Amino acid sequence: MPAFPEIDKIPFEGPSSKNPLAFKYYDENELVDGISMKDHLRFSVVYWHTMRGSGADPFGPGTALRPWDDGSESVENAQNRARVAFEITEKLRAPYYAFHDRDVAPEGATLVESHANLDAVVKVLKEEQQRTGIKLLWGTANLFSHPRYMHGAATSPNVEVFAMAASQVKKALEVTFELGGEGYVFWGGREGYQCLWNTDMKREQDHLARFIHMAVDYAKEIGFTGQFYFEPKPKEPTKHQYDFDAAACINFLRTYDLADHVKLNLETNHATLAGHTMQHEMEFAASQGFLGSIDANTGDLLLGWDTDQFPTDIYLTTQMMYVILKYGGLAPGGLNFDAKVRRESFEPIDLFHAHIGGMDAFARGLKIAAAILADGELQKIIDARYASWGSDLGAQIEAGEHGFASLEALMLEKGDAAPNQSGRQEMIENLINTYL
Ligand code: XLS
Ligand code: NI
Ligand code: NI
Repeated sequence: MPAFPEIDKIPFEGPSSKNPLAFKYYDENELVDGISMKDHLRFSVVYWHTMRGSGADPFGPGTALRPWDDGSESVENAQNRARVAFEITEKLRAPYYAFHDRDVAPEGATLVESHANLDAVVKVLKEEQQRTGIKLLWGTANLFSHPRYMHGAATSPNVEVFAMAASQVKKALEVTFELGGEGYVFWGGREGYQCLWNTDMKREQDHLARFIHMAVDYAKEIGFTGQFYFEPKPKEPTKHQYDFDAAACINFLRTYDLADHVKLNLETNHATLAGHTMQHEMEFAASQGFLGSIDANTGDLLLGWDTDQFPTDIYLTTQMMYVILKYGGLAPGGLNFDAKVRRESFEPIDLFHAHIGGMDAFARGLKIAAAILADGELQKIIDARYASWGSDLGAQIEAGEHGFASLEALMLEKGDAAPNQSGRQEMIENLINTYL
């Protein structure tokens, strides 16, 4: 029995359509620069919010109506839920999904039981992948909800908690591999600290690195060749997380010899929690060769926590798609909607409205960014701004043929630098608006 018998695959009806259950901009087959929107955007539906989000907040219980879910922690309920997840994802025309081990299957009383529960649900996930052609963008393990992880997982002061986390990730890697997953994410839910007085920071970071090395080694052992990702987030639930932002993560990966194996999974709301824009995080990561995948959501400027809202701001999606196109695309990463409907949007149909809006916003961002790049006006302005570096002097400095003494000799002779030119910020912002 389908959960949404009244809903068909969401059609593309174009911008003039008033049908809320139609795409206005996302036409999966439309070519942009010779590549279909589907292949550019690589949308993914997340299991944890879409299937497990209840709308609970620190002030009250869940509000979400999910008639297909009996609310139990039984394996059978988990299997039914998995079928509904694929129905939703297929009707949304999203080619990918992503999950944590504990979203899809209940944790058992022992590790043996937990592994068996996961296997029973993975069987259904596999059948549904084969039936629909939907693929797994990435898998991950939930190493933060169970009380044993109160002090962290790989950074726990309790060595057996580290060992439990390792066992959980071993299994999560196996099922990700079995399902043909294209990646595996580490988000350090509690890999940080609440209080520095009781924390051996150096030791915890060494342990986290050891843990990720074990994952890389085990992937090799079983033949999993998917991309590993590290997901930055500065705080929440801990006061400080070691994977604070792109810069901190890249430093960590380079310090611990993990840079060849792990890229970043950047999330918009985490960027803003860290005091950055998403464009900054993406540009920084991409310029350093670490742009991996995107958790597409947005925060609320007036709220200081991870609200994980669906992104609908065209300016934001334009900035994101601009960086993605500039650096040659996102594959094997994707645009993964790590986003949840509001507590007040409690009806099942709201899940469709939310994703349709996010997908349309990215389709527009893609077309606008492609137009900015094709037009070339912005690039001309940037090229002109750095034109002096095209001189002999610039080329020599960039080639390492100068030092302080030779530059001083040059400037002693010249007396002063050539005059500056305007940065033209306002003119450029006006130009960008002409493409929107
Ligand atoms: C939480 C994170 C989480 C990761 C996956 O804030 O965004 O959802 O993406 O563990
Ligand atoms: Ni995320
Ligand atoms: Ni988040």
